[in-house]
Amino acid sequence: MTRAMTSADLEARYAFARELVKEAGRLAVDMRKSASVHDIETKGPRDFATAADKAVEELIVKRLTERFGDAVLGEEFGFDREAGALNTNTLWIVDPIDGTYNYMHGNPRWCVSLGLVVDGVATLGFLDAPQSGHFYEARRGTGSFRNGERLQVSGPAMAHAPLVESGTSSRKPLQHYLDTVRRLMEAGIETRRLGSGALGLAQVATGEIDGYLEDHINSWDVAAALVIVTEAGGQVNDFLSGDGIRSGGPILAAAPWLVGRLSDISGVAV
Ligand code: LIP
Repeated sequence: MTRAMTSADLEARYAFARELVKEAGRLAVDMRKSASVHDIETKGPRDFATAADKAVEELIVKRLTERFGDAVLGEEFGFDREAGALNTNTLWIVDPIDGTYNYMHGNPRWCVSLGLVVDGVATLGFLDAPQSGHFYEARRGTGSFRNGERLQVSGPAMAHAPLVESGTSSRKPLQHYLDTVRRLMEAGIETRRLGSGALGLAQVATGEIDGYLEDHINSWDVAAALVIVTEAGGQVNDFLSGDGIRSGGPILAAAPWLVGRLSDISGVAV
């Protein structure tokens, strides 16, 4: 799309993507019932792709391309057209199953993540976590919701007992993650690591945790959750600027009362 996106264009994309993500979640649940360990590709240390990851991404890319002709970036298949897609003003970014490790084990902490970035700004975000019965949605400027309930990050009442998720992957040295956890704990901040960056960020938006940190995460993990967090009053580092969409980078998301402490601990500017 070369012309500026109108509100009607955005509304049509919101309505279509909302139902598409739910359909993709149902597909992933159905495929797990017949999953075989032989359908799992090992991409790297503790990094896998199941047949469902690939089928969900293929479904989402096909439907969005047919309906709108927009560019799509996905975790498993990359860009759906020439590399120039990165420069388009309308880019969908999909993680077909965020939390694949959990999905493989029947652990319900996974979701389908679909975000829309317009002129470099996170604008629409959808997360479907069907085994948890949670559907998250947000549109820039109109709030973020879980199962229709408006979301708000935590307040300073819990400032004496912050709870933060700190993610990691084989993309960064293990010691870097261990050092971060040590610094958090020494600062009196309780930490968790639950294996889905998107759902960790979504829990910042719900106020169930107060912050999320990861030393390197990919754009498909966060594209939907960025707007879900900010529309709930959370603050996030400028992840999409520079080469964030193509190469990923660090993420810091938190309630305003905790952002400064996490920025000091992690060295990530917000
Ligand atoms: C996951 C990320 C998470 C990271 C995991 C994994 P995937 O994405 O959302 O932040 O800590 O190692 O990379 O691979 O399940 O789509």
